Amino acid sequence: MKYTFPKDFFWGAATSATQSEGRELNDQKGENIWDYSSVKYNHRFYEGVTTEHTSNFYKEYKQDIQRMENLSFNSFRTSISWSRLIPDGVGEINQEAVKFYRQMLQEMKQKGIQPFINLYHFDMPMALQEQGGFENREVIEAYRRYAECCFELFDDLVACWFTFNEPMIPAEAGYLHDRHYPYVVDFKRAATVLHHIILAHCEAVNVYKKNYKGKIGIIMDIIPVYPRSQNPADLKAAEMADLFYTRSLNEAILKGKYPSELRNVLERYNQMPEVTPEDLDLIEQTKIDLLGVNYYRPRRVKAKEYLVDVTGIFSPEWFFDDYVMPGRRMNTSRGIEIYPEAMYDIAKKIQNDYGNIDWFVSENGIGIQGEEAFIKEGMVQDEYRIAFVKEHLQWLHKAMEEGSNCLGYHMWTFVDCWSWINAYKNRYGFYRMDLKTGEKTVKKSGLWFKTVIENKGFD
Ligand code: BGP
Repeated sequence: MKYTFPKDFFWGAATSATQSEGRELNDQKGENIWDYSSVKYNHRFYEGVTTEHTSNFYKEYKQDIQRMENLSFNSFRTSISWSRLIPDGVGEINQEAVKFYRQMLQEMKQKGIQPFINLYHFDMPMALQEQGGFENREVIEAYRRYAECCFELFDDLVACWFTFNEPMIPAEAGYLHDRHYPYVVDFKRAATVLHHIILAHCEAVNVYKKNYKGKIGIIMDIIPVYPRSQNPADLKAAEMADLFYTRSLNEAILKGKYPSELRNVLERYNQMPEVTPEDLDLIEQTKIDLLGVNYYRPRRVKAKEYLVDVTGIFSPEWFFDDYVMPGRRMNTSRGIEIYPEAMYDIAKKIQNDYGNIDWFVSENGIGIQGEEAFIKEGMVQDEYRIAFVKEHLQWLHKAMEEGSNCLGYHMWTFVDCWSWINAYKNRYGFYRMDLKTGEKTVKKSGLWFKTVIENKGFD
């Protein structure tokens, strides 16, 4: 069967500023929470690799954009680093950063690669984190001003803006699961952070729509939730997981309202953050143009009854486990399940529950440890990555034939890049990066992807 995609489909890859640019504090970049935590809490990072050692996009953007052109990309997503542009988050603009971002965007435009630009990819400026980061309501205004400043400086060169990447993660990983700085475990604080991020998103969207004509959206990880079994306890657990991890955010952003069940549960357990009627009005009035969806793995859920070692701070009613289900197909490097069918489920969910909004796959990919073992004749022969992308595209194609408004597909990622916590353990790129020499060489999957783009699909 031939899988053909629309002529104007967006093909490309995604990365983020912190993961690719390199720290370059010498160009007046301010510190963000990753620059700080990867040094101060170095033991938490794989092999102690800090943000300084990324794939050097800051210095090599021209060559990297040439590499994108070599693979026939027509679009590419990265983010602006808030602390590079405004080192302390609120004050003076760093002119070196303005120069860098404008030149980089111009270079992309010249090569016919549409820049998709995200404003926030987990990277709070340290100076603002010291004031509480998104836990502090005042930081919403700082973010709004930062967003406004980006629109003023770069809108003429940007194809589409995004306010946040995976807004759930800073709340969940930073305030609930002890994985990202500030390593807090407190449900109410996590809920507060999430609410404030949603408000910051709304402020940025509204300021953009008032003054500009382009498109603006958000990137979310809509992870489909599947119960372990049809047993009522597992079904209930899956419902709760879906409510907390997905519906809380998706419904606020895409339906303009938090689910009413969420408030009931949060109030019952005294975990409700401060939410004003004005906040709810703002959420209700805010509409996006384009949704990005990151998808890596499904969320399999089992009920608390089946958990062996229950620890934590929540009421028992909230216990559910997001777990690796035995017997499923796995990416063992990353410890996550491979389930391409979910791409179809996501597309159908957007079609049926979220007004069939225009969307695109903003991240999808497979991180593999020890890829050097697959090098033959100077090239990583990553057949597994080709199979992974192909299968996900096949399910996406099926949903598009059934009317899903999917406009593009971006792989994570272009060149192997530094990753939150795992640094360079798992490689995701279409290009391999040699950590010792910094040399970037195309992988077999990159060449395969080029043929997909040029043929508008594959057999
Ligand atoms: C997404 C993030 C990316 C990227 C990716 C791969 O959730 O948006 O920034 O890192 O996951 O995951 P990881 O790097 O944890 O393997």
